[in-house]
Amino acid sequence: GGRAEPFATFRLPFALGHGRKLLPPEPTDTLEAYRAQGGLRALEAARKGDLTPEALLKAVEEAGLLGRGGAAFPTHLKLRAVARGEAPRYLVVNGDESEPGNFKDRFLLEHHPFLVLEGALLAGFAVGASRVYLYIREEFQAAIRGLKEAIGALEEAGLLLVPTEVFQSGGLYICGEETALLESMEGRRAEPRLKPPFPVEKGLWGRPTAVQNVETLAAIPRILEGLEAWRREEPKLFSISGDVAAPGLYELPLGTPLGEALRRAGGEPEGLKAVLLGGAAGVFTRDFAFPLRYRERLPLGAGAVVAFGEGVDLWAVLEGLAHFFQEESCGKCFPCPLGTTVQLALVQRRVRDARLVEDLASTLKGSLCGLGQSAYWAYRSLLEVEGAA
Ligand code: L3W
Ligand code: SF4
Repeated sequence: GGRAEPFATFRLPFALGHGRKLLPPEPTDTLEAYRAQGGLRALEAARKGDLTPEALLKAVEEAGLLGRGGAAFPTHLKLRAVARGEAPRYLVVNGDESEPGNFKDRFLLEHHPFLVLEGALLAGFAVGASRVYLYIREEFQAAIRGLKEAIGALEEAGLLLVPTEVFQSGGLYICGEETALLESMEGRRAEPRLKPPFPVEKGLWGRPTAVQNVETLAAIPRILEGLEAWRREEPKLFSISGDVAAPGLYELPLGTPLGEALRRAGGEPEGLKAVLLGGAAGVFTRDFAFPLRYRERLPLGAGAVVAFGEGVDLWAVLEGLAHFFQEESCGKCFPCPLGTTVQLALVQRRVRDARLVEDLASTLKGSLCGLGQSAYWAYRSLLEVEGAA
């Protein structure tokens, strides 16, 4: 009590939590429940011709929606690029959430399948997709079952504007990299392709394809219902875990200071050694005033916030991350398997030489995909956190 309530103005439809911890008791996992919360209006408008692809794209542009998978690429640019391409075009939902510390997409898929599907169908409609694919991490079996049921219910209701199917992921971290994902859908090893060409030009089967994160697509019905509310206070899901009293998923306005996000989850920033922001492809920080928004000094990634209290050995945490990268490196390019192997050896020896880490960084920067390119961020940031302490 006593603290100002900065989230009171959240008035979006399908409010996911108003800054409180999200719990599943009010899921929208039946068509009726979703409709009762205001869902399906945009999809029905699209079916009737009251919502055009252009109006939809314009709303997404005016919302300033940035991709929620970590790279924050403007969604309208991606969708428009695909819409301009030659048919057949595809829309792929990237539901291969595997970034350590993140559990937002799983939550949406399991508890709000109609919200995700409405967003995917609207995006598919906007780009003129001939098919929508949901690429779902194989461990998310409950989500896969729920999505299949939801697709059936939408079809029965005459609302499946685009034929939609579920595709089970290949089961590796790298499968979430969009081009590795496409390779695996085409039946090959999940190895990233060289970009450009970007998938918007040559994606699935060489056709124009929009690959979008689950949370990005789930934003679309909400934007169409309440563009003004969205622009006033843009919601983002944060997976908050570790040494906080109430770990869980929180929807907070972008720009919320890191310390405030931690307090929301029952954490005491002052008592923490550091926070890992973004996940394995993220950074350690003690900057609790840092505003959680895109294109700032620190990467948000997909929105993981992992708190480490005084008792935690951060080097042991880093060693776990270094192991993770070394194991998940797919081996297609040269700098990444080399760099992640060297990194693991350095971290195991607790090497605190910033110049060596810069050498490592310059090698890894030459990697083919985001896995290698971001593999050293945590290491470098830990030295910074220690240096500042
Ligand atoms: C058309 C252009 N499209 C870029 C598209 C591109 C892709 C998106 C972002 O992710 C992040 C990393 C970590 N014309 C385009 C264009 N695009 N230029 O925009 O592309 P890009 O290449 O910047 O990034 P990326 O490789 O897609 C890298 C994060 O991903 N990460 C892991 C995330 C894990 C999860 C999860 O488990 N849910 O998200 C690891 O690196 O933050 O910044 O669609 O085609 N000129
Ligand atoms: Fe594979 Fe790593 Fe190269 Fe990405 S950076 S293509 S994961 S070896």
